[in-house]
Amino acid sequence: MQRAIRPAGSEADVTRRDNKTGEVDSTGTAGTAGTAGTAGTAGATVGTSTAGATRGPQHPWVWAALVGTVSAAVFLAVAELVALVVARNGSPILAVGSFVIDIVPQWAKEFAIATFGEYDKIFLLVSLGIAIVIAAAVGGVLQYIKPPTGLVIIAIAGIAATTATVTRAGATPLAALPGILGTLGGGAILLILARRLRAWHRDAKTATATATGATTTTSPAAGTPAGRAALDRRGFFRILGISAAGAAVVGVGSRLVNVATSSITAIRNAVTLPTPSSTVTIPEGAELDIDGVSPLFTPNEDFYRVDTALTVPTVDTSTWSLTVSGLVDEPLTFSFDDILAMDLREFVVTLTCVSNEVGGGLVGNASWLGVPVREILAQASPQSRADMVLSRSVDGYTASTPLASLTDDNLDAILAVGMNGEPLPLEHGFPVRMVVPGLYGYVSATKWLTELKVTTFAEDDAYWTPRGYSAEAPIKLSSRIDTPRTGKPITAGPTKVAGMAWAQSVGIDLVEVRIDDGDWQPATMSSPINDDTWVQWYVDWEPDAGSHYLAVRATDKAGNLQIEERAPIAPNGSSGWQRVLVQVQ
Ligand SMILES: Nc1nc2c(c(=O)[nH]1)N[C@H]1C(S)=C(S)[C@@H](COP(=O)(O)O)O[C@H]1N2
Ligand SMILES: [Mo]
Repeated sequence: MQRAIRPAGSEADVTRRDNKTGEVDSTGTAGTAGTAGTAGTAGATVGTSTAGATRGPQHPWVWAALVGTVSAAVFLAVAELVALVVARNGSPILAVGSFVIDIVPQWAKEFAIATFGEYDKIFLLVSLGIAIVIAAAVGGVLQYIKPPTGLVIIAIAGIAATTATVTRAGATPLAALPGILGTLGGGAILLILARRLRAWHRDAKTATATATGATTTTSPAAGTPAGRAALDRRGFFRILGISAAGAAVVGVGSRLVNVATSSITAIRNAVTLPTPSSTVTIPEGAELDIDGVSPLFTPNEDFYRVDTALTVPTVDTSTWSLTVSGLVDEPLTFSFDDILAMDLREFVVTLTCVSNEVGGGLVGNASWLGVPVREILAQASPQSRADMVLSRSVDGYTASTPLASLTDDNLDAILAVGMNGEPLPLEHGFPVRMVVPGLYGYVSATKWLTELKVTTFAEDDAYWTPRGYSAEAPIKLSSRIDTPRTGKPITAGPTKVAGMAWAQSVGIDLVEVRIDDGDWQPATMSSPINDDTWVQWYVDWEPDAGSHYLAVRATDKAGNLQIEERAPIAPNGSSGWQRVLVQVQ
């Protein structure tokens, strides 16, 4: 293990000599400093080994940087282990990652999503890892040249990480322990290793000074500077190696065990959803059978996912509760069983993200099992001054929804427990989320819901409001071409231009398609399930070979034509007619 971590190059000759003088090594390993005889024999056997063994660290700063990095790894590994035992959600690295997600500026977030898409969170973790390695390396070097500066750095990092952990939503007081014990463990290793490295350097210097002018071969016997230097070096590499390997095994192992033994999947599997007291009738012709067009219902595993959660929140239904608080005459608390015992009905609603670009895929349709929010709010009796409900997730995320949208008898804003016939998938908000037809997800569709605070827009801000998005955000009437696509040439001859259109809570009245510079021609639409769901549409087309432009626009049932002018996703959703360039061969 010692040898494995030594670099080739400058240290290689030292390593080679050590291989020959195995006995010296084993003496040192046993820690019996007084076996001068054995060491002497070995020393005599290979006369030149002294010079090798007493040579100081060639690149002490590199080793010091490695010391810092290994100490940081020990910090994180101890923290993960302690988190596994006492506070499942107390991982400091994940807490710091979540904290970063909350504080990074909007442009950085958009850059990450635009560049890395679904991998934006992995990108964040890798960046965080690089930052930790750099800070840790600097800490190691500082501890080497100017102790205890490195310890001060690790202590500051420890305090910051512990603060991030205990201030996460849902953290228990025990969540402080991983950070505290991690700091102590990492700090101890940093202290010990930096000391060893310094001792090695110092003793090797003394040994070299003593050796010059003395006899050519001095055995590195314990007690002599050379012997001390050899022991320092071995001790240094042994502790460094054990710490690095131990940290890797314990850290990665703890995290894996934490994930694998999280019983949340078992809890979800054990949920039996009640049969809905009413179901939605799917009309004849609701789904067109056209190749390349999105299915009417988006399967759960294909459903887009957007949230700020670095790891999917795990909610135990036996301890979960929903509170209705704030400006209400009757504050209420419901258990999961209370919700399941309500009059649950089926609703079909198309969900859309404000971040969906023109032609984008952050939209999906599902059948939800749930209960209208208005029925729950009615029990709590909201006060007349209230105009907003701040829904809160177990992870602290919040959304602001107009109270009027949640009390409207003609709008099915629901608390959902089921999605497409199963309990909500963990990523989609298990056990309970909100779904409000006609409002973008960020102002309505809170997943892992735990609180409904009746309040006012003047008094409370939701998560995205100070981050450049509107406090209120109805979904913009949109249409999308699914087939044919840019970059996917088609062959000349009869085909279909087809796609989706949505105007949740209003309904789609008309979809029109324009081919090249032709007239807008009405598309044939699928029979809408209801006004809250998207529709499929198509027009027949028989193109010639060459390039063709296709464009689509929709009109809603209130007579509004889709906005032609392009708008970016911030602050309240993209707009613009989608145009695609198609190659026909
Ligand atoms: N707890 C929580 N709920 C959340 C979010 C979030 O970040 N955290 N994001 C919202 C946004 S922006 C959207 S578009 C929808 C997406 O829901 P889905 O991931 O199930 O498709 O969830 C909403 N609910
Ligand atoms: Mo969203």
